[in-house]
Amino acid sequence: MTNPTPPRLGPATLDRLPAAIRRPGYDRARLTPGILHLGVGAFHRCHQAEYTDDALEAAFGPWGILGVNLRAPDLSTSLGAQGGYYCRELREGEQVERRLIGSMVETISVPGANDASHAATLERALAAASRASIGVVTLTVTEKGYCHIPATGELDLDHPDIRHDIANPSAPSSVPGFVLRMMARRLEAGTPLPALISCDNVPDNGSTLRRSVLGLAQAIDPALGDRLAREACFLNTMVDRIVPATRPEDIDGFASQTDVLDMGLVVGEPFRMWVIENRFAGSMPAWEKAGALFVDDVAPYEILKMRVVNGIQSNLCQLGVLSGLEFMSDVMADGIFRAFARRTIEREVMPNLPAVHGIDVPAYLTETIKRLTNPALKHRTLQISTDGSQKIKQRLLEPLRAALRAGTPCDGLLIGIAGWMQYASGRDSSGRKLPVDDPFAQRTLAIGEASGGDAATLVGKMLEIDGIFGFDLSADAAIKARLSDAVARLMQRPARLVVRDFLASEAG
Ligand code: CS2
Repeated sequence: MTNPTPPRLGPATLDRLPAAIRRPGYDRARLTPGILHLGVGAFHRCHQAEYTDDALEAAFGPWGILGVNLRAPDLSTSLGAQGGYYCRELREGEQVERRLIGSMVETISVPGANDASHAATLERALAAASRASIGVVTLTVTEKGYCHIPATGELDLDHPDIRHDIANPSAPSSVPGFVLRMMARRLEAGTPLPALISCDNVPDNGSTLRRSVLGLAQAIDPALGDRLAREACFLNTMVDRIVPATRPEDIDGFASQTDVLDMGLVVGEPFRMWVIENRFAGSMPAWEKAGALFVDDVAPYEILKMRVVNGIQSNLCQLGVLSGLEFMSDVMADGIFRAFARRTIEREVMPNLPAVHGIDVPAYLTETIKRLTNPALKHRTLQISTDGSQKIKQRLLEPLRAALRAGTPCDGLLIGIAGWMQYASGRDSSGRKLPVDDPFAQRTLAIGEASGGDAATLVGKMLEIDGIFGFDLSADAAIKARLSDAVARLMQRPARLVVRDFLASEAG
């Protein structure tokens, strides 16, 4: 006999949750939406939504979250069916800490353009976003949601969604199009403009959002663009917490231990950090009371985090995929990969980092390696490799450029970049096909096919993708040769052995 499905988490079943699970320490019935969040995925639920719960406990106000998804996943079957409630689990080794989050009070999911309710739901989302009660708009829409060219940070006017939005400004399909429409409606109605807070791992995330929204405005209505350039407030932030995609096993484990089914469950690590640019004149939730740092210049924090935390992830995730390792913690549990991660950051990245107020970088690196080794986090190497074309500039190419300028070593970074090239070409050293999920996949897979196993051809063609690599690296013969050498090694042997021999050659 199989166990019956436990009842669904929601307002009516909260009492069933074990008493040990922490509940919101404020009156949830009085909470109304004041934050619009675009892109409700696992990361948002485990980061900004938790900070917001803390802020509401510290200083209650009209700062509930209205979650809007313009893309999958459909929130109506998860959070929508649970009155917005969900639990977040923090795991470290054997330790699990669970908490019920109450800050998400309303959700809207816009179905695909072929769905009969698409137009009406999009209108509902735009109307909700234009309410005067919404004072803050936060975003986690992934790197590619900004529709920018990774190498330059400028809006990609050839992007299919941007072309759609230029032709249909009042029924946008892209994130910049949605934000622009919302801002236009607010200006038309005389409603104050909200703070726009990007929370993605995009370089200068707020400024990138600004360029995308204003770039689109210039193509649709230059006067609107000029006005927004003067009046809209786009804030840069640094966000940090490792939150892998929730797995069915996580939901089942929660259900069997609590006897409540939570389809909105998220699992993350205890560590969290949020640094926000301090430049908005209007009011905001009391996130500073929850530990968020408000600073004048986010850039040093962002560079540190993207080059150390995300840098290790992106230097190693493709090498992990090439080695058949499923989770990042499996990669980091291997002494060879762990030594390679530390060595690359210490010798190649740290010498060129800006000073970051209040942060001891060697201690930060040690803590980062510990976080990435946490075996309770099932963070797939394939998940981190997804959309690598949008990630490697800030995580690997910028540290490489800094090392080249300073004349410091860079061979570890080159192995990571070679790992991305080998992975993006769609095959590992044994010829096994690899799943490549990336906006540039068509191009990189075609390069893989056409290069016929010749490393120099593969590297030459990959570096010619200027949307990812710009123009400087393909013009640098020495870098091309060193990258070709690294790719040739990865074509011939398992990635782990390539890394092992590299470490041995350095030690010898
Ligand atoms: C990861 C990040 O999938 C990815 O791109 O590198 O989500 C990473 O785990 C977070 O940025 C950590 O703060």
